[in-house]
Amino acid sequence: MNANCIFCKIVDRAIPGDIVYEDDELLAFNDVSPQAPVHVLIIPKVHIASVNDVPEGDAIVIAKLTTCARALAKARGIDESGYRLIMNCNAEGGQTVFHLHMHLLGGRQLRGLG
Ligand code: DGP
Repeated sequence: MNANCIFCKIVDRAIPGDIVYEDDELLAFNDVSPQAPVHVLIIPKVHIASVNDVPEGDAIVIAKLTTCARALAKARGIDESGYRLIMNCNAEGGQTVFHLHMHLLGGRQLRGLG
């Protein structure tokens, strides 16, 4: 838990989140500013600031985020139509919340990569 981290606060229920999935290690909730009909953020409960900060020995956390995103895409019925998974890292990557997260975007035709 990082006391200044908004996503840690959602994990701890200190602030509300529109939670769509939870297990012992992961939490998924709808993005507050959705960019597509489906826009879910999948995070590890443990605080990791960015992709750069994932310890090599813990890289499986990335696979767990992906597996969770894939299951959520199927549950939302966008697995066959298609979807996009994004992990922004640091300033030029567009990261604004420094708690590791994966965006699941879908439900419309997505274009460009900015
Ligand atoms: P990124 O730019 O990759 O760091 O994405 C951060 C996302 O987090 C952005 O799409 C907006 C979302 N976000 C920021 N604050 C909150 C919040 O308090 N609740 C929720 N549900 N999403 C948030």
